[in-house]
Amino acid sequence: MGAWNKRDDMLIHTAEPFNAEPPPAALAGHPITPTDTFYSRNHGNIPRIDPASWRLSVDGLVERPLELSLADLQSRFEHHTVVATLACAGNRRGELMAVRDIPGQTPWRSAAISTARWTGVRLRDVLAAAGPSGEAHHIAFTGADRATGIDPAQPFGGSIPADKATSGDVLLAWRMNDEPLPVAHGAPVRVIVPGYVGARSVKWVERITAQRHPSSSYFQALDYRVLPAETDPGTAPAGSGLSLSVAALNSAILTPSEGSHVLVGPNLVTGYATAGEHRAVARVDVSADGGKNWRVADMEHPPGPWAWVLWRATVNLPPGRVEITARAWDTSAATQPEHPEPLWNPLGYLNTSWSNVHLIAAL
Ligand SMILES: Nc1nc2c(c(=O)[nH]1)N[C@H]1C(S)=C(S)[C@@H](COP(=O)(O)O)O[C@H]1N2
Ligand SMILES: [Mo]
Repeated sequence: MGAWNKRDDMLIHTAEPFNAEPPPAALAGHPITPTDTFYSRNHGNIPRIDPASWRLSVDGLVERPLELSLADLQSRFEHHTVVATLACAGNRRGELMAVRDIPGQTPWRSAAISTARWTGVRLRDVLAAAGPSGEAHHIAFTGADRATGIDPAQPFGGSIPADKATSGDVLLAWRMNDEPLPVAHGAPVRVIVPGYVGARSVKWVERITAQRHPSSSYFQALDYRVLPAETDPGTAPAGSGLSLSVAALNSAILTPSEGSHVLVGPNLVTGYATAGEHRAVARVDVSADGGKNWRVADMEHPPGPWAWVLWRATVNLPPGRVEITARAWDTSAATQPEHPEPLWNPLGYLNTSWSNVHLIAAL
């Protein structure tokens, strides 16, 4: 067992803050990711919070501000379970960094994405108890951790539109995969915002604020934004570029592993695909000749409406060096762009280009 109860073969990008992703092959074959394999993304220390003294305040534009203990949360509201995929908006950033460097950002490969069963209470029910005003267009979350390397120092935070917050899909969760939520994943309680970039699923949540405008947290106002390619993120004013909210259409190959030696002839290729909110993965295509010819993959039934689709296809490989490519389509008939180059952006978010692995096939 490695750091923070993760498997030994995690790729640890940084030990502090702890940023780690599993080998892609470890995600394959598990519609629900085992907790020891689930990626971990942190901007600061991982706080250890005593569940008995933890309190959640619900404040801002509400009629009745609340201060809830864990026991209050668990006894006053109905429990609910959602299977949801979390994906970091920086997933697959490494391929963007190969186009042009992105200093100071984590070079995620394709496994900063995982799926779990989350149990808690609906944010909608907690908000209803506080009575938000009609002016509360955004619901902001504040965590208990201190992000490192940003000025001024501040906790991690972010917000979602009130419509999403009251949709019934968003959870305040204390269980993950039918066990207590691990410290590294936000214990005692984290937010789960299915269908949104992982950054909005705030861990160690301590405060929920109903407000007129999106969160002024660094992580909402300056980070997690797609800036125009020529913008300098160091001097861009708050609110520059496009704020990330809903997750993107994306896919990646999980097996065979990059660089592996395989046998000539039929080979099984597996991977995942995700679609944005209000859309579903409609089809995944796999090519063994750089996209000239495609084969339609078989898709597994996802473990829930907010979960990824795992897929598989058998391709026939000639001898020599081969490149396997995958691309997904969604129910609006949109598909992924071919190359990362035109997607390059200064903070390196949302690389949704075709996924490739390179193999050597021999008899
Ligand atoms: N408090 C807090 N919440 C956080 C973060 C963080 O650093 N601090 N990271 C966010 C980001 S960017 C992602 S992608 C997800 C990762 O969740 P995980 O570590 O459980 O995989 O948590 C989000 N919630
Ligand atoms: Mo993230």
